[in-house]
Amino acid sequence: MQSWIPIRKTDAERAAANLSHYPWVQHDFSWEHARERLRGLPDGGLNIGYEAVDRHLDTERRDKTALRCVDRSGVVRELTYADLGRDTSRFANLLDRLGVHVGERVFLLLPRGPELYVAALGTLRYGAALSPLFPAFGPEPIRERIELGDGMVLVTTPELYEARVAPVRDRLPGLRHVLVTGDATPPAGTTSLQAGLAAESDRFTVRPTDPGDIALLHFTSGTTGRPKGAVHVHEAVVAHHTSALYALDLHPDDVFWCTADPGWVTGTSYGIIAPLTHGLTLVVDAGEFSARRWFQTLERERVTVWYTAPTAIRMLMRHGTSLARQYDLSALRFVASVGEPLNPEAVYWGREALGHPIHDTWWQTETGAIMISNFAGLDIRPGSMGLPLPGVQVALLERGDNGRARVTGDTVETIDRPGVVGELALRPGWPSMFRGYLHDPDRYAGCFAGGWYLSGDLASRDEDGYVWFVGRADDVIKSAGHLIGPFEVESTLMEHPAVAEAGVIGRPDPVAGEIVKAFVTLRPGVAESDDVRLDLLGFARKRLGAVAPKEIVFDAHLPHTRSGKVMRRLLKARELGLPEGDLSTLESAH
Ligand code: 6R9
Repeated sequence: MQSWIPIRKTDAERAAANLSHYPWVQHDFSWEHARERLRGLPDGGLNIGYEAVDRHLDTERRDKTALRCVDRSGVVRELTYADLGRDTSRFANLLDRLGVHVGERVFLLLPRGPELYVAALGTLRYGAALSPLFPAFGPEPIRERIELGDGMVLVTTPELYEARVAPVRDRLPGLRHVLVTGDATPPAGTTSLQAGLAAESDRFTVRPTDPGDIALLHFTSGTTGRPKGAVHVHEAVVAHHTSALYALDLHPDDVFWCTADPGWVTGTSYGIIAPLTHGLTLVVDAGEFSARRWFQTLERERVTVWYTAPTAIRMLMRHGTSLARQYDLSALRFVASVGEPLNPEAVYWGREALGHPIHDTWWQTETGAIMISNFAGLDIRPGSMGLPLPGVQVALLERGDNGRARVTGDTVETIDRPGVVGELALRPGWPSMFRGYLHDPDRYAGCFAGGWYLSGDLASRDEDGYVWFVGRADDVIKSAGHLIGPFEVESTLMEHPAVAEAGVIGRPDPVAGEIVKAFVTLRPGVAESDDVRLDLLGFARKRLGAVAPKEIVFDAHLPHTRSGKVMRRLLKARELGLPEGDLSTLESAH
């Protein structure tokens, strides 16, 4: 039985959204409108991979460059839409040969390059579900996600396999096939992707996937428990495509660069799917961040639309405007940001340094696509996330004692007065809305009340309806744009023999927004020392990778709730120097 809930709203219901506020907008999220731009499968149904690849193959875009992949050393590999058609067909045929069933999960643990795109789009065209993992994850987060998602196939590099997967391979009995890239002899227990693809035909006909069939599985973090696998369906492509049109101003002639990794939802919705559905040229840069390298990429590739994140912008801002001015950024037309609050100074810096103010956008793994933004044609209000996109209905809900929306029975109260902080909520029904947390219907049900999806964010609205971000209503950490669940970090720390208990919070940081800080109580008999601290940092780093704590302090008296849980909010209040009694003000303090 499916554990996600397909939404079958009529087009009329969707079209009845608040379009009247947007007289300049031609399209809404409805399938009828999207049909003018997207095509749908010839025999009915809808498939993300088909819209991103096949649809271009009988047009003049066939031989246009779809991808320009720049590797770490600056070497560029190009793929046309026709190349993508052939290579993804081989991959789809390979999945067939491996006996993968429609809807089964294919995991990717790959650096950003052609193989990632071919595997991702091949999986979608085949009708299997795609789950890209962040290559900076350590073995533990990787194992946990593949296990939770019932991964059937994993595609990775030999290096990532040896370092991250081999240590946990025997704890993943359900994972049937590991395909590795490159032409060297594959490590034991894996097979060569290249050899597999070479043996397959470069023709594949996309199956008639239903718009409500599972297409994507993205993991996100909550306050408690294991990571949550948000299920997205093929219909999401309608929102990917149209939101990119409104919020990122994407058009077929654009050269688009999304700096996000597909392991984060941004890097899939806007780093793979949306841009290719627009038939444009996508720049993919596998290199590490460096201000010079990034400006060089913008200049050399003549990027016209750029989607990035506040942490990166703040790192560029350290150079003032002078570094940017050394580069020819004349091709640039539109710059947008996502993932964390965008400081007003960053918006102004964009105008000075890049020649364009930065357009903030707000959304979540669960929403699948941009929901609120300072979109094209709208006056930017620096510091505000903007207005809801056409077809998106937003509310702010009155809060109860726990800081989240107050739910009485199944009713909630909306806040109509400007400037009042409430929990940000969305009316379900947009096409990219998540249809469940895999294997966790209760957690999914817990996200809804009174007919609203509760985002877990706190915000307010001004007189004109612009939404202003205030903070998270829970303990989830946002570091450099990435959500980190404190529970996952605490659990790993507690596996170390010296640790009795751990509490993990986000400590405000001027560049990354927050960094992960752990408070640790040692077991009796273990003395606090720098050696133990360094050992713990290394232990966590090895297991968790990029989500490991950057800072660990010892605390023999962690505060607890009556039910015995570590009170992260109190740890945070202390960290911020706030009065401990007044926890309700915490969210607005950073
Ligand atoms: C796409 C993505 C979602 C959380 C979200 C909020 C924070 C996202 C933001 C923002 C302030 C913005 N967030 N955009 N905060 N201003 N423009 O980021 O998905 O990783 O699931 O994170 O990110 O707290 O609830 P995800």
